[in-house]
Amino acid sequence: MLDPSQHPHRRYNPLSGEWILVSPHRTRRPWQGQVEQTPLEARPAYDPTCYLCPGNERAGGNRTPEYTGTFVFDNDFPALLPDSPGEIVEPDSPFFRMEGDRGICRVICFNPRHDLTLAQMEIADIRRVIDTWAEQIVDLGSREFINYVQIFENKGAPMGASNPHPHGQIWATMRLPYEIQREDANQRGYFEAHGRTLLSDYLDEERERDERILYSNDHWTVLVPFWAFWPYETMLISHRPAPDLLSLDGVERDALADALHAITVRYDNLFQASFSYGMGFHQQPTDGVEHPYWHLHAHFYPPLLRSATVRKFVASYELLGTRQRDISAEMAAHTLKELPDVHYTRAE
Ligand code: H2U
Ligand code: ZN
Repeated sequence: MLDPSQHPHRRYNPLSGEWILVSPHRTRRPWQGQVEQTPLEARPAYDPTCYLCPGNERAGGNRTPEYTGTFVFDNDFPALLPDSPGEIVEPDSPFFRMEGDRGICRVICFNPRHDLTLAQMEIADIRRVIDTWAEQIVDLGSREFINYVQIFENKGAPMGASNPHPHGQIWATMRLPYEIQREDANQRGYFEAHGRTLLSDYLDEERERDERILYSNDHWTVLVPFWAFWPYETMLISHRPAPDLLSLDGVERDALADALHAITVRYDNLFQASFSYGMGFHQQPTDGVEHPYWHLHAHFYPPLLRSATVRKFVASYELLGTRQRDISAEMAAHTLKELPDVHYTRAE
């Protein structure tokens, strides 16, 4: 009989519609691959060469003001442009389809202090970041040509972050991003069939089983999803099926700040180093239509595997076949759950 803690198996991701291969028997194989350098931790509170520190000049000549809370600016090197043609090119062949895309890209500084990260910020300051995200959804999402606002953070060199100053990005686009298209279709299908959001029902079952939950408060649960691909991948799921960040009330936003603190502190404590991840929120499109089936959540996709210096690469089989993991979601959740909730740099 299949024992998911011993035998290779596939797991289905109902949000994306994707299958993941799990190989739990393989976790003790020796590692002789790449060993990366642990990045130096000590950073000054102000770095005169950092383009995100208050008062400094950025590439392209703009200056970052003397901000005290959060600060948002239009990306000086945006991937999308607001005024480019957004037309769908009528294909003369099925092999050469293309669509113009338009958008606005912004950078958001989480805090003026160069030496902090979300994990080291006060919960009240994380709350200010959440409010800024919500303001950006209103500002960008209310524009006629913007149909989706993607909020995200690339953290750490392994994720390609260009600067250690605590910051994230926002890409607001005319076209729904591909992951959003998939989650939109799957959540809509589930809601039409069951009358409840997919993540409400999933969360109920996860809470009942309690095998993959590592943290929860009154309004948010943090878990390693059953179908996780990255070794320490997690999801933050709101208990109420709120469609987006702006529909959260003050209490739910405070609880989200608390949950973000809880997961980022545990991540740093895992390898006693600043932990690298790509994270972002998935929420309803801003296309002016009601989406009762959309259930707000955040994904954390950390590339690290066994230490701050050993990362998981997306291997050939995964590019050519199916994405695969070794340690089970249950083991990863257990490890994260057992970690202290005080940041290691503050612990006695
Ligand atoms: P990361 O989140 O991957 O670190 O990227 C930071 C963004 O900051 C990146 O998209 C932008 C880059 O284009 N940037 C500016 O807008 N101005 C600058 O002076 C440097 C970097
Ligand atoms: Zn800085």
